[in-house]
Amino acid sequence: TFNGAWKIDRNENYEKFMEQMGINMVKRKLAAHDNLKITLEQTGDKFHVKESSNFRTLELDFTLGVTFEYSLADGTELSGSWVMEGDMLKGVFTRKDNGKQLSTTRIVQGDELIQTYNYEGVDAKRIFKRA
Ligand code: MYR
Repeated sequence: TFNGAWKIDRNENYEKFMEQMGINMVKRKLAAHDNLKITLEQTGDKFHVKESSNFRTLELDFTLGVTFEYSLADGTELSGSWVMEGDMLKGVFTRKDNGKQLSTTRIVQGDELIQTYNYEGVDAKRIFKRA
């Protein structure tokens, strides 16, 4: 289950990913240590998400398979949706500013939630532990 509170433990290749996203070095340095915490509450095909980091706190709801809007901390706007494939959440989002695609997955493995990211050929992971 994805339910519960998760806090960031470590990143893999996240700076390269952010660089590919066009985020400048100062912001990348801050974002690499953003103390991200996410709380997920799944009810059927609906999710309630609480996100908090050094940058902001926000809450959102999404339904599997239903397109919604999401803004990154730097203001970049995305539109897309999550679907469930087996035990994995798969998200495909499109940047509104350039039309390019950002893919992401979430899976719980042991006591960790692993979120992967792909943008324009660059992969990254952020690995969370239960808070
Ligand atoms: C959620 O389920 O938490 C809301 C939707 C998340 C959309 C995809 C997030 C991609 C985040 C990429 C971070 C990029 C930083 C450059």
